[in-house]
Amino acid sequence: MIDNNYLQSLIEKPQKISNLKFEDISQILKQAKDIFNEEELLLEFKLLDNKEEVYVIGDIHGNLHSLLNILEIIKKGKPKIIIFLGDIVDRGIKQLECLIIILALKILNPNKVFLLKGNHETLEMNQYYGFFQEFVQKFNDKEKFTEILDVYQVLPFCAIINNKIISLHGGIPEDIEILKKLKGLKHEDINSVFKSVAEGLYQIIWNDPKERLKGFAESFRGPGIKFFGEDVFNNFLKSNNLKYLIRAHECFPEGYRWFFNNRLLSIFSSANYRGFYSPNPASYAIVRNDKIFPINIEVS
Ligand SMILES: [Mn+2]
Repeated sequence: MIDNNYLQSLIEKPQKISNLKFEDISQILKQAKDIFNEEELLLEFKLLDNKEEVYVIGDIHGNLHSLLNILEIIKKGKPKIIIFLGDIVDRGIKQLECLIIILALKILNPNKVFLLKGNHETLEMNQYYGFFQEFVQKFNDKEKFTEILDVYQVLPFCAIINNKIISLHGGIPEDIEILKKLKGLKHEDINSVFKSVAEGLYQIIWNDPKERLKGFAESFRGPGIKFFGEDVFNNFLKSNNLKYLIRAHECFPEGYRWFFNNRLLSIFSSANYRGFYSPNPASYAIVRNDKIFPINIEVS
């Protein structure tokens, strides 16, 4: 039986996760899915005073060591809200552990912990970068992976803090109206507007900022994916009455990186992502009093 005490014990002793039967994993996936299913695709948070904090966490990619370090920081800092920007699995060596820990945190703290969709919360990426194979090898059944996809399917795409700071996985889309289209919608409503938002949602989880670029440009990442320059970025923020963007999706050797005159912050929360010969610190962001404080951890 997966009760709250048991979920808490998984967070404290992640090695227990490797021994879980699929039936246990399945219960956790269903509980998490039911919670995400009730959330809106565009989350909105209000901090009540200048001391309350939101912690924003970037890509984890199966790096359990980095995730556990971040959980320690969360325990000490006691933020009001924690937002994971997606890309929890693929590439690292403890992918299932990272996903189950974050889903357990969500089930235990549904109004405090949030998970947004990244481009790796998709079947295509999991098949290409390892999570699908890890999962099928472990549970011996491709069909069971549909329960993972059912969770991905209902994840929200962006979160706005105090009407000023938007956080999402990749970047702004070409569709400047997308936030207005998404406002108030839940997953169950998406079919009615799918055609008008599909491209924008894809770009939200895939796009990247680029300094000295004007407008949008094709990305090397693939068809339909764009780089965006400072001009279109500022237009997007202005027309949506926003001041800042916090995103993840790219790993930089120095940890976090500011773009566009300190209006866009890029964070990445998996340390030494490309191995110890190409080190990077893990980074995250604290939002307090409508300001953004980026922090590097695990500096080697
Ligand atoms: Mn990504």
